[in-house]
Amino acid sequence: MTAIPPSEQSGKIATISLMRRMIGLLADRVNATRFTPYNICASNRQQTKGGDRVFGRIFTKIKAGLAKTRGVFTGVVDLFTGNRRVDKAFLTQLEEQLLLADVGFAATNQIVERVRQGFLDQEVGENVKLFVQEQLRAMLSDPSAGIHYTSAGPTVVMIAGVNGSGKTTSIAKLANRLKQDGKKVLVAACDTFRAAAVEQLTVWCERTGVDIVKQQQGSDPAAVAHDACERAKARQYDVLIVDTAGRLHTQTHLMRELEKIHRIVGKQIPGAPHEVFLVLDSTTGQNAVAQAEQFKKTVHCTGIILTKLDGTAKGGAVFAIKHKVGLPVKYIGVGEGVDDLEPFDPDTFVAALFE
Ligand SMILES: Nc1nc2c(ncn2[C@@H]2O[C@H](COP(=O)(O)OP(=O)(O)OP(=O)(O)O)[C@@H](O)[C@H]2O)c(=O)[nH]1
Ligand SMILES: [Mg+2]
Repeated sequence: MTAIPPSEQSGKIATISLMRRMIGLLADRVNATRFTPYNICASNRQQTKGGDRVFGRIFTKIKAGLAKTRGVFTGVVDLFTGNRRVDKAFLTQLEEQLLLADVGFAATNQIVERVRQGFLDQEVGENVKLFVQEQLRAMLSDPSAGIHYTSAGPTVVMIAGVNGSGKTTSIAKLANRLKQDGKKVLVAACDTFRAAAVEQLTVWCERTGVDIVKQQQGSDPAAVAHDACERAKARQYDVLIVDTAGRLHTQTHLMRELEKIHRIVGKQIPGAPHEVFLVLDSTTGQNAVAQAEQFKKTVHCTGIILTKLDGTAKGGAVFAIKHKVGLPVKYIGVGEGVDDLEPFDPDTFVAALFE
């Protein structure tokens, strides 16, 4: 074995002690961040009219919507109870439980490796649990939360995704939410492909009191988009939401159609579409991740609406989506009702999983 010269040895020791100090500081920061329903997500709380009470209601709703995913996450949460050390067995179990919770390989590896680096041979306590929570939260945080509104003219939000992922329902929920926020909302029924798609959106719009632009089934969706833009500009709507037909990224002609709609709204309204939300069905777990990766290659997406979280234990896929695809999750669907769409907030989401 080659002996390490004393100068190099002291350099290594200095580096290790510096790393230890940095990890200690990080752990302190984590300790300072307690995840309770009432001190998380300050921004969310400020935005709601009734303050803590309303925020508490939202938290309860998200918790209920995530019931199945929370069930799987108990496998992770339970690892932090009892007297044990951060050793190989603990790290393997942490890895297994995160994978079982659909967090995905890349995100799981990152978390396990950081726990190993920061806490190896230490007691498994509250600080390790808080560190993992912080890692999960940081993985989801994104500066581009919500909808980015244009300062001039209508903001156009285009919705895309595979068949049945929940596009139309999410549009109804989103339109309803934005209307309640005081926005003047118009919806364009650009799914002229599937039978009854226009009727489905019409029924939702009647129910929520939102205006719609539509044509016959089979007509050119780009023409509907064109009319909708004209109307949105003429009548000074704040937001135009464009529904589109479900499609696979492999259906070239349908993908071209999506590009055409994109182009048409861009010609009518500068910078449009300002947001392109890809709607993903969370019940498909890691398939949703693959779908997002494929779609992103063909369409410029700005965010994700993750639907049907209420019906699945695979909600952990949200970590994999963000980590692997890099797109922010903007809204989550937690039920079939018109009020069952919530802005995605990493603090609330992670807190709900660990409650
Ligand atoms: N439980 C639950 N069901 C949802 C949610 N979002 C949508 N759904 C249901 O999913 C089904 C499909 O929803 P749609 O909105 O029609 O889906 P779509 O993507 O527009 O479908 P196509 O237009 O056919 O491509 C409906 O039965 C919805 O009620 C959700 O967040 N939770
Ligand atoms: Mg639809």
